[in-house]
Amino acid sequence: MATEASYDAVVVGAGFAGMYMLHRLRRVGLSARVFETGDGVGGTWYWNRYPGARVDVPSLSYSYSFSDDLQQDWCWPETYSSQEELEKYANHVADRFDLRPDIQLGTTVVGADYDEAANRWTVRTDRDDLVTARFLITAAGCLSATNVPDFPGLESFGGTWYHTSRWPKEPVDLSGLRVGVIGTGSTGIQAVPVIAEQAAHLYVFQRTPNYSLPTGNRPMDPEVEREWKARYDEHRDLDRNSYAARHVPLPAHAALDLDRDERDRIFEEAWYEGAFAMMQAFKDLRTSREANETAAEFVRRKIRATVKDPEVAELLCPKDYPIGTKRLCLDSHYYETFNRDNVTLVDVRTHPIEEITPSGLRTSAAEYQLDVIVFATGFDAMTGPLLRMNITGRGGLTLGEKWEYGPRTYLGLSIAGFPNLFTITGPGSPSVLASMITCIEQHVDLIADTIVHLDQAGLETIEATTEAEDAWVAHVNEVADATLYKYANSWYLGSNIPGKPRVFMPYTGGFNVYTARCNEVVANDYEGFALA
Ligand code: N01
Repeated sequence: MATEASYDAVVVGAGFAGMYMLHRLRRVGLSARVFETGDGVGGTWYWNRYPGARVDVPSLSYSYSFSDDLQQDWCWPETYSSQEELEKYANHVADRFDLRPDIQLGTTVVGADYDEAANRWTVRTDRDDLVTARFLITAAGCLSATNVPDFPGLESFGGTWYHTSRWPKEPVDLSGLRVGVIGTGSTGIQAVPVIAEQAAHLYVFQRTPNYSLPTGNRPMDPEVEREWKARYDEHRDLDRNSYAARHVPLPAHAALDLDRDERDRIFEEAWYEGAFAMMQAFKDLRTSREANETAAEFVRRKIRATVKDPEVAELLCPKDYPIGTKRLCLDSHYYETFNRDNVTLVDVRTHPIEEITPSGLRTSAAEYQLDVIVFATGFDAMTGPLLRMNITGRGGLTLGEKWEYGPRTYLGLSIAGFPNLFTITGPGSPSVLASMITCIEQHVDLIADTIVHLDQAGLETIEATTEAEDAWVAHVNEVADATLYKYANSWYLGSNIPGKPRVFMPYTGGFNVYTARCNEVVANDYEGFALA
């Protein structure tokens, strides 16, 4: 039944951000309604149930820290959890903290308008709910607006197609079928080895090869778990004080200080350790193009040594951008998969996909007969989820108009002209460049504390000033420009979506630096915000 009601806050999304926001709002005595498109909680880990989906940050770190009982009680069976395990955890949190009564599932926010006279947000949903709230808090995730490229003929396809992020809940049996996977980002790279085991034949349509490292996932070592749990606070503090909200000690040595044999010995050890250890092997891999090239070449040599067909190996080798400047991928036997007889790599950079046909797909070079097409084609990242909400601020200005040339925020959290709107892990914050749950907790705590501050001071609204926003946008651009990220076309830059403004969206200055800046802003009486 449609709701007409008023709340202190409306929260959009019941993933890890929305759930913790609700919990914090309740703890400070505020009423809140959470709207969630999915039929379950968990956000990213509700939606991304494609074969092989797994997190790329160790679960002991990629988990809530706000409740010591929770982090002590929960046992992660593997070091890098699968989607199933993370969804189970999200559901446990929803039950444990009794969050469900305030979460409305299966409901998408389709509009949110700021009413200046009343100083309230009016929020509309696709189920005809019409609610008002003093605060609008978006917790819609950075990677939730799916991207299905506009290939001609998709509607004529006689088989079945899926986007990886909308994979069905019921098991999908691909055995005996001809399957095409379009896209070789983190998702495609995780899905391909699993699909290859089921399909009669798998065609992998690759536009840009990616660097991928072994995931390093293992069953949880009880000794490691005991040690973490005994010193959880210290581990959390180390994470919070690190560049990527995930503490990994950086060595003192630089790649270029060593000769090739010594460097390769260290890369080799890191390769077998798994995860992103290789990128932490030397202190200069993310800052020096020449040092970075030593790591890139090491990975290319691994690909050539693994993939038996030299032409296929060469096609899988990324050559035109530095390693780590597109999101680095982690895999379980991705490159080995191309040695299977039932797997074909198709180069759609040289011969682009021209159309989907009733019986498959046609590139500029050949036609492929397919029963199933899997779109592992990613997302309209960071801005997409916010723009799809149709938010209108002060004076009838829409967010789409405000962001015509790219996102503009203060701290990735607040937008001039949109009072009492908070964007958890919004563009301009570290978010996707850091361990997400740690970023979420920092934003949620800051928002909750800010609301308490407003109430204690008898204030009604908070809004970024245009000057502070301009300065922050300039700073975000300046720090991004000093990194190697600019050498790759990536979704960080919006370049995966035709027509999207090319602006580097996440903050590259480091989570620790960002947090210190937020603390300074608060200590200086919310410098850069107008409070009234
Ligand atoms: O999406 P992507 P994703 N024709 O945008 C290709 C997180 N994540 O879902 O590179 C042909 O990276 C596109 O080609 P190109 C993680 O942050 C984390 O894989 O644009 N191809 C690319 O190969 C990640 O970065 C985990 O040339 C087309 C692919 O589709 C983010 O989610 C796991 C095309 C899209 O790759 C997104 O990853 C999974 C076209 N028209 C995801 N359009 C873990 O935690 C797009 N492509 C491990």
